[in-house]
Amino acid sequence: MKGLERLRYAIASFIKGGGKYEDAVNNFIRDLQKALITADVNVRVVIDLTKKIKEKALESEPPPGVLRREWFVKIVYDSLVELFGGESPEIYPTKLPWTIMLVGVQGTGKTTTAGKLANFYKKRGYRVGLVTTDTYRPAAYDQLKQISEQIGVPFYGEKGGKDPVKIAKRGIEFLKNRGVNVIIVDTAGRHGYGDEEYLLKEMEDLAKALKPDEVMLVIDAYLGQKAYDLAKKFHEKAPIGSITITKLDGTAKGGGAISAVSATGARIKFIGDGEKIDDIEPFNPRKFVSRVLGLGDLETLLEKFKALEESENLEKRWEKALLTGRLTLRDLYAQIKSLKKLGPLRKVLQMIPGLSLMPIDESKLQVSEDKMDKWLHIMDSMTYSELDNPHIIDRSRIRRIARGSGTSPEEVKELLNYYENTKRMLKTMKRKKSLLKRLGAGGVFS
Ligand SMILES: Nc1nc2c(ncn2[C@@H]2O[C@H](COP(=O)(O)OP(=O)(O)OP(=O)(O)O)[C@@H](O)[C@H]2O)c(=O)[nH]1
Ligand SMILES: [Mg+2]
Repeated sequence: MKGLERLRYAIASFIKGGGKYEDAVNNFIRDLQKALITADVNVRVVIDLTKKIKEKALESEPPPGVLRREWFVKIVYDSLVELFGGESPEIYPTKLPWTIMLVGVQGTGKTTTAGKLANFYKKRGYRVGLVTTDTYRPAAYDQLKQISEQIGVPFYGEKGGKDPVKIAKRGIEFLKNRGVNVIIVDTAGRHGYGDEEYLLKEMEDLAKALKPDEVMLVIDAYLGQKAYDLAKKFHEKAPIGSITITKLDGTAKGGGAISAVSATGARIKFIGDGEKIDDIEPFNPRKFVSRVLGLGDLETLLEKFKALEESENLEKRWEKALLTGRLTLRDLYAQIKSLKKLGPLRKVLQMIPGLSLMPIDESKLQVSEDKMDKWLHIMDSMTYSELDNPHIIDRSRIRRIARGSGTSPEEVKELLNYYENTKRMLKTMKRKKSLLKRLGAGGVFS
């Protein structure tokens, strides 16, 4: 990503570099500001953002088990994801047939994007068709027709036609009759920037006449932060409309355009980064930021944070069980499930605050890990009332559960014993509240 590539080096040297943490933060912040401003992100936005990052980095403490520098990278990552739009929008039609109408200023890449989208959806199993309504530029008809032939989708246009609305209506009808379920309507480019009112008025009239399911505004990345006004007005007029940003390959201002559009509350659906038919992808702020920051190291790091969050949830659940003194098999089930997801148990346990200090009996852990699947199967064969009130599980129920789960009554009993032990331990701990912190997995696995 042009303009932002220096961030990759900045992050790398931040993580590897020695020296004082405060100095490293300040150096990185300076690099970040330079990169964002080069990418044409609004200066005030840059200052606010970096101020917040710095405060958070210097004033808050990382969670236990996380290095300060890793914590800082995570703060930067989250802030940038936010800057570039947060969550990604749904890219698939919510009903069929689906009509998308592309609008935008002259030369932004509407026709090219129409072809790219047709190809994108076709590859994903949709039956796509293209319609041109551009009666303004004589070559427009041939341009889209050629693209349609290249990707092998049906096309409708009227060479020498006059009325875009009528052409579009006939085109949509024509394609629907041929079984097309995603119809992409290309329109003529509107006049230049700075006259958004006019552009949007024309777009509105066309949309009223055609009633497409989606109006997609195509914005050229060269516009940089100036994309803000256009996107804002568009978003106000068509709040459920979508936005595609093109030509990200050609300019360093892409970061500015993306952040400006996100700042309006509109979501960017696709980005285009080349002239070829495949040069389009759904826009995902997380992926985008990971790429800009140089994915490799980051991924491992983010996984670590995810595991940490999950282990925090885990701890909360146990704390609740401790406070209420109640533990059901359902709780146990949830515990085992989330532990399984977290991966190698020993690693996870080390991440749970306080626990890394406790001696862990490796052989017992091994046993537990091997048994997890079996125990989950056993609990899957129980009824809800059994899960909630394990004391009702008598000998005949044990036999039934064993049969249902393909295990033996002894194994079911073992799980029940384990449950009883855990519960007893929980009760003891409830009495010794000072041990609360240690509870986490301690109750279960040691
Ligand atoms: N580098 C690059 N060029 C692009 C991209 N998208 C479109 N273009 C080029 O931009 C030029 C204009 O593209 P069109 O698709 O014809 O633009 P348009 O919005 O349909 O233009 P009008 O219909 O005249 O308003 C062409 O030369 C395209 O190849 C992109 O993502 N990257
Ligand atoms: Mg065009």
